[in-house]
Amino acid sequence: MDMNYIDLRSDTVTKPTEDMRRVMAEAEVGDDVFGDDPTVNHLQAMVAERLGKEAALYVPSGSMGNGICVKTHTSPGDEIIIERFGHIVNYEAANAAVFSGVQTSMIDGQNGVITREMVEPLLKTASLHTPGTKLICVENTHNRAGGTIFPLEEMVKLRELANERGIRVHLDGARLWNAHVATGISFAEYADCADSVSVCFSKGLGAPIGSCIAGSGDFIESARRIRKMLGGGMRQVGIIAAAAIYAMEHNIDRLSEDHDNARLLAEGLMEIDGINLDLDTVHTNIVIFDVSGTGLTAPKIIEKWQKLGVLGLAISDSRIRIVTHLNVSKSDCETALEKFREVVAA
Ligand code: TLP
Repeated sequence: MDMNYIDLRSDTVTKPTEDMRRVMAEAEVGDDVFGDDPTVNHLQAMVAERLGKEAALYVPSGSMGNGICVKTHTSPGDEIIIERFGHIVNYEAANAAVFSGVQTSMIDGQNGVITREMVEPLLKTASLHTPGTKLICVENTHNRAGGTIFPLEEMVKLRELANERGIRVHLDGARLWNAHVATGISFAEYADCADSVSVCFSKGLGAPIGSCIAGSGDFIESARRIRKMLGGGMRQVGIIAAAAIYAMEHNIDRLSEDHDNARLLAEGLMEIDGINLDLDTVHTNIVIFDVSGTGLTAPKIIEKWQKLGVLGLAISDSRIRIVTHLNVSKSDCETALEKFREVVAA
């Protein structure tokens, strides 16, 4: 994509800065399949410590991290429970079904949140006829609900339910950083509600590649073998792990700027005739809004907006998603709004 676009398609589009590239170039490396890469070992220790888990494992992507966690917790024929618009079931190319062989029970959540009351009636015990529920998956922040925060107290209640019933909990925390910055709640408090957690460095934190999963020492040992099975065992990978360390050290607190910019965009969009946007769902760096009232489809708006130098994503015929990140400034957001007004006025 042209460097000059204001790119609001995703926070995955960020590019490594000069400083980040420098630490990558200077990273100490070793063969990580032998466990010899000091930079990867440092990153994994850092993540385990921040999440309050025994161990962590570096993986190439968020999707692979989630897939490994589902596989490690389940056996083919088990059931997992997840919110209907969860990333794991919607955007990972049916990984859980194909790779783990699990059946998925989906719940209509509220702003991405599933509660104990919603989940409890769906739990199944394995029998001659039924699959057994093995895993509950939660997502914080929730991408498709618009970067919404899963309240800690609801996570705690789900954790209690899971404990009572001997079920595991997985937290897709690709954007847990954003939830932490918006609420002040520690990573460890969130992570304590789950047996496994995945976090991404290549979203708002601005690293080019990579995620970590975290859990108990035994869990991570099993996960390491599954990573190998998937071809995710990497060699002198400290080169990219260094970017993740840099991202954790420098780019967490600044996420609040992205949240402010998302709010600025949301407030501006709300004032435009034909736009339907619920400001109460704008918790972090994602804004999803309905454009039906403009008389234009979402793909048409995206096409026209692009001609004026702004990129967004049509997530349906009538809805658009935009995401703020460290490569878009407040003034870029003001420009994007101005261009949006031109698109719908034309
Ligand atoms: N999300 C991407 C797309 O896949 C939709 C995006 O642009 O937001 N969990 C969550 C909550 C995510 O939003 C994503 C990526 C992932 C997992 C997967 O991460 P990657 O892309 O590294 O496999």
